[in-house]
Amino acid sequence: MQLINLMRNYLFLNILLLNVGLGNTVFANENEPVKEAIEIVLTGAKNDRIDFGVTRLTTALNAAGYVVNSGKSLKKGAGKQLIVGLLDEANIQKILAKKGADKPGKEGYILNTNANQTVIAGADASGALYGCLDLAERIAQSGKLPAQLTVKDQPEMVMRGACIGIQKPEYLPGRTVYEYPYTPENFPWLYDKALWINYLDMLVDNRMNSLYLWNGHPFASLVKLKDYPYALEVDEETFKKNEEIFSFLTKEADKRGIWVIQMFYNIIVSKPFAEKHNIKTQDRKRPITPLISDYTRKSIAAFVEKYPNVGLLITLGEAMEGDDTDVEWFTKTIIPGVKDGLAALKTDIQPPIVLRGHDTNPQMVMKASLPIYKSLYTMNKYNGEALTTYQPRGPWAKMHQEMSELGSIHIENVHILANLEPFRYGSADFIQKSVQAMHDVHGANGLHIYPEASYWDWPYSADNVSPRQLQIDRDWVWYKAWARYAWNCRRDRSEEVKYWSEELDKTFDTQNHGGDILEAYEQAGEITPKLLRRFGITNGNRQTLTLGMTMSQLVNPKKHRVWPELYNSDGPEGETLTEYVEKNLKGEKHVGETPEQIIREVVQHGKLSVEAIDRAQPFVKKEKEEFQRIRNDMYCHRALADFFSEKVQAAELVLKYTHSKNITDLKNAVPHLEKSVTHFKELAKLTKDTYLYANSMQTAQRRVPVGGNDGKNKTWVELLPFYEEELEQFKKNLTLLESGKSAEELVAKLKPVAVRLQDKNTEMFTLAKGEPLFSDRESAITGLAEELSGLKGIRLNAGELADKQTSISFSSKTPVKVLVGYFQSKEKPFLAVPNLETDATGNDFGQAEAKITAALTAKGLPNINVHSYTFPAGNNTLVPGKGIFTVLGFIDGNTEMKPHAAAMGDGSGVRNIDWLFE
Ligand code: GTR
Repeated sequence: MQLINLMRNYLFLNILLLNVGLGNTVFANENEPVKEAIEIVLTGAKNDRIDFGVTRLTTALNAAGYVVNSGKSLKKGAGKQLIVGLLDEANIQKILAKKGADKPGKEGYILNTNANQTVIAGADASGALYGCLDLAERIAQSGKLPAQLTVKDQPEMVMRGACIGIQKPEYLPGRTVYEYPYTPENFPWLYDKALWINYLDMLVDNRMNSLYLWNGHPFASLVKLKDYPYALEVDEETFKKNEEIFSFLTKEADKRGIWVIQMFYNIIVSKPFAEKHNIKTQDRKRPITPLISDYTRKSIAAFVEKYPNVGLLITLGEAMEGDDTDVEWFTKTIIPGVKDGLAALKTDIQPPIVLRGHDTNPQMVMKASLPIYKSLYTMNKYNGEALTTYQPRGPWAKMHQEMSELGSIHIENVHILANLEPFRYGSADFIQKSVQAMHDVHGANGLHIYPEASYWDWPYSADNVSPRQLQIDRDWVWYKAWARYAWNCRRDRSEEVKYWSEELDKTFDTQNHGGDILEAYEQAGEITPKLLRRFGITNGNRQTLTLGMTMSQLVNPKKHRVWPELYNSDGPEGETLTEYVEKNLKGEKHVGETPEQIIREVVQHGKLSVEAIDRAQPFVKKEKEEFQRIRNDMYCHRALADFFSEKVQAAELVLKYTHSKNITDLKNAVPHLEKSVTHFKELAKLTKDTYLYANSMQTAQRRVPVGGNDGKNKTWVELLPFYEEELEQFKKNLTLLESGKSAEELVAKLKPVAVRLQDKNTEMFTLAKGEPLFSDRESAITGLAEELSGLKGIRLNAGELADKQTSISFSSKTPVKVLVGYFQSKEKPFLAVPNLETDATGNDFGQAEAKITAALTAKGLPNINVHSYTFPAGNNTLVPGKGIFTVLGFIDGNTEMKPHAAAMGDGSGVRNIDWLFE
């Protein structure tokens, strides 16, 4: 990788020389024999992209020993000439016409040799640039200008891009999710021009044409507003630096055919703006107000006016609620803002706007918006926030298809790879098949990829090396593979194996053992996708798969809120562990992928991956340290697969016990659980000195396997005690069971605390069977978990809850937990449970998970789960959202509530099998 950097620096120097006019003639490298003189003739008008391509070509020719001159006229029969231009130029057409070459599409090119002349003709400037790069690569590979060339090529996907998060692993003090002003203190790397050049060169080398910058509210770091001067959230000096770096970046990107796109979330306002107006920077529950609309519209207008070549990527979800609100905001604030900017520029050329499908109804928003704005694109997550399958299906695939059918270009977002982090990923096979599925199943024609790991920690990887390793150096295979297949996903597989084997061989100098490294990558590359799609709780970054899962999550996944798309869309058809055990007991036929099959397969993948990497090891001559890190990753994958295999077998026996009530089933689970801990110990050992963390989002938003509050529980060493404790508890509880004592967890009764409700007319009641939950309908409690009885709830009006946002203000002398009952129904008018998959603020009060599932039943109503909202002492307001919910009581804020199932009315009669592990 060092070599690549050296080459890049050399190229950068070269570009600079050309820019100052010293580069018209580049003389051959002194150490190389001068082979021949060659002339480059540019036929068309001056163009930065073509100049960039020609610089690359010149460097390659020069390195091969040619003396390169810039020629003025086309002279057939004289010395060798390279002619660079566009296909629609008369000169170019004249030369090519004779050979009857047909025209490639957008960004395509032709390379054609006739006698001494080689033509590089682009369908457009990017095409000519790519043609130059193609020829430069051929020259570098063979050491000379190929004698005969007839090449025609063009990209398959229209948009091929990558993103960078201008965000951090943790929240900034006094701020919340996504709020990161652009400052040198927050992001020293943002101002590092050499780093940008490296990155942009990597993108153009991979023929990527778009770069997305993700941030909550970038405008207050980039533009000043006449009407809201106080909204700016960086100082004057930083503002100048931001202007400078943004202009530099967009210019350098444009030269390389790359379109910069600024992403933002809605509705977020700047901190000084919020403080001035005494509002929150973001608040999912607040309606659109004229003030925040005007502020945002003006921010967007100023941005478009200042950076007309920068596109916008819009997230309507997260800090905004309701599909109608999204439509209104997009059509009445965002698009008018862009149009105001264009009016100020006196142009009607519309810059493209990309609309994300995240937490909105993109079909509905697009239908309302296309009539007023033409240049719209759509984007949606490929497999959620993970990589799980190349066989997508179900409702998620349908959403993609509908977006593709809107007639605009649909872009696939390979979002945060929450199941791959932090290990290296290099399965060319999986990636190629995924891109094929994007076209064939989803109907998409664009790609946007996240960094392979450590998104929140850009530009560094999680490897514990000093100085820190850069993601672009470490994850070069990731970028290259996605880009290669975005260009053309129909490449022949056996040729691909050859291609990647050679690439890896070149990188590590392995005497033809590159194929073994590829094999290791491809075997390991199946493990985390298969594990997540068969056993995971969610494909969101709420879960870090490589940290393992608890027994409770395996035997009682519902309690941890399974994200349905993971099972109905993001993998081939198959069975969950619970379904599998039930079918076994009933003697029913299995359908699709089974848990038993998956654990068998991942163990085999782990074994084969380690064997393959070990085969290559003795031959590695270059980049030895990096190779050792890859090797260690393969060992980690194997340990992870073995850990899951044993744990799933233990969980299967525990589930079997819930039906058989035969204690032998539980006893048989012990050795499996013991072995799983041994494998996890191995994982902890392998990562202790090699990794800084498993997951880069180090906030309370991470819930599985255990909460990531305050940056904790992000390493395997930290997780090991949880799994050891789980084993100990299991053994202890098993002894208890054997002695015939108790098969049930004793749950302490919850004690009410006094709070003062602001609204004096609020009706309170004591939770007991027969008490109605609501004042306006039949809703008598029919079943109540023991621990809840005696608490004081609030009797609300269900009709009002359904119609409008309800807020309950109260005060207390001590911290309190408010117990909120959520009805187990996805239908309106019931209030939906907070989803961290679509609402990053969904755990701000600790309310994300149910504390007691199936806690209460009431006449004519769905079953109720209890969540808790924690508030400090003093005045507080509870705003769960619009929809029917119930307040079941107030308890001391320091009460520890172990999540458990009460099994009221769910028919299972099983209170909570996971008490065995707690
Ligand atoms: C959320 C996730 C965030 C972010 C967001 C998005 O569910 O927690 O990290 O990725 O989705 O898609 O913008």
